[in-house]
Amino acid sequence: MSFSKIALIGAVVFAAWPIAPAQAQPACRSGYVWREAFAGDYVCVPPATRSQAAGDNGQARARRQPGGAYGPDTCVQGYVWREAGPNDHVCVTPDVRAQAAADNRAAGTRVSGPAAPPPRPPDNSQKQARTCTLYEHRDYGGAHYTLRNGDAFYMVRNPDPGVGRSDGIHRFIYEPSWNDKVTSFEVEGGCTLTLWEHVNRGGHRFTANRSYTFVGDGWNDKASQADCSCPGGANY
Ligand SMILES: [Ca+2]
Repeated sequence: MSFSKIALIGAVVFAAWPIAPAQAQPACRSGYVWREAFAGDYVCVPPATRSQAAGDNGQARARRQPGGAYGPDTCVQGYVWREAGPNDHVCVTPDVRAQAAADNRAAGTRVSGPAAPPPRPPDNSQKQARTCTLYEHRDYGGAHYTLRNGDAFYMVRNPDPGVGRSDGIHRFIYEPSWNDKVTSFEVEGGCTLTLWEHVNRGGHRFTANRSYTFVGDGWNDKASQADCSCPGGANY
């Protein structure tokens, strides 16, 4: 045998194994095995699909119609290329081809990776915030002020600065700069926000247990007091 002939055989053999793994392949998750429809096919599939692929490979020659429209790999009527890989011309039924495509798409979810971290235990500090946040402009824009459970927000000057700002349950906040400014607000954690037209819970009242990107023309720049009340224990 001439050197060139040996080289040619070597080249053919090498070309037939184009996807030889360069390193260890990831294992499949429990319940899945490598499909091995062709050399180097490490897509993870149910065992039945692997058996299907092996069976189709065994029938490959019988399903070919060389000389047809697609050359030597032309399939007989009713069969199509499986295309489990770019060069996979094994002739299969259309549903098997569709299955191969679906398996390829799902491949990334079927390899066994590091164990998923255990679910985090409930952490009270991570509970959804129980807050009501007032905003100066629409869509939660401009200046904001965040109230917590039990906060009473008076948009006037503190009439008696000597008095404590909390009674142990509620916090009393005086911010005259906010008078007639509220245009939108966010309500989180199941809280209820009550806007009052006048301080000391006077005039009209607007109660909301959800966020508003706009309080509406009737309430825009009108509130002079806001109370935030939430389920659960008080903050103070
Ligand atoms: Ca405003």
